[in-house]
Amino acid sequence: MTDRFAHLENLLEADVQQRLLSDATRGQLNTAGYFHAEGLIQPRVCQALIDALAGAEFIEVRRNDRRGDTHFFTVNGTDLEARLPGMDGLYRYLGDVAAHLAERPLCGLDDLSIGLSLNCTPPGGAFVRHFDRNDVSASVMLNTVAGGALELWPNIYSSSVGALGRLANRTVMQLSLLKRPVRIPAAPGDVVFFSRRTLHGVAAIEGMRSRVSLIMAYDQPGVTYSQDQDYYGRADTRITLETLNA
Ligand SMILES: O=C(O)CCC(=O)C(=O)O
Ligand SMILES: [Fe+2]
Repeated sequence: MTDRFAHLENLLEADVQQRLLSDATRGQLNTAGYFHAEGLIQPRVCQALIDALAGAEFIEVRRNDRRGDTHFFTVNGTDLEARLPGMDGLYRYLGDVAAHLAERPLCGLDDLSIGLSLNCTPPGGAFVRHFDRNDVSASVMLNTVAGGALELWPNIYSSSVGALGRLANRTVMQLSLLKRPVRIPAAPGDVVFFSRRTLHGVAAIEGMRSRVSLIMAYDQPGVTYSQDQDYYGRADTRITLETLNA
């Protein structure tokens, strides 16, 4: 896999990459429900990505429900790849890493606009706890912020089968309030892989700086995403952020 992605050597820390793909890490995502790869992406790359996004057009996501408020800005993978060619390569490569950690075949989604996104969560913003619909996700954190930890309830449960499944998921989300999450503070270059059984969210941003992360979705080959579902990356309206303030 390293030949196919030779250019990624300029983006990744070689020693972290090597440890990540060792036999010792094979399958670890399944037992723990998540895997925290510290410092995988070079810090200068994280900063360059943030700088390159100033003046880009974002989709604003704002929701509130019983779980709380969600507010962030996002660039979907299609727009991101147009602005920064090569992001798709990083997405596909981290899919190979996810497959190693989960010990099963996994690949990026055909529809880049829901498979990959760059999220910018402003001061006061957050992402309420939820289950992702795909098999494994990766959050690539690009900077440090006050607050804004990635909160995980590993391997807690997730069922997407019909109305009963949704009800079960809602119940699990309620019960999660009784359980302390694993909190992973935002740190540039850290990548957190987690499975669809892991409930997760982003805690409120407390300081003056925005939290920036890349979100990557993976599924088993041949699994197609349901086309009728609602994804934040599919919205039509865009707003320009002159600076990410990150
Ligand atoms: O920004 C993050 O680290 C997580 C975002 C997330 O959970 C999602 O986009 O589904
Ligand atoms: Fe998520």
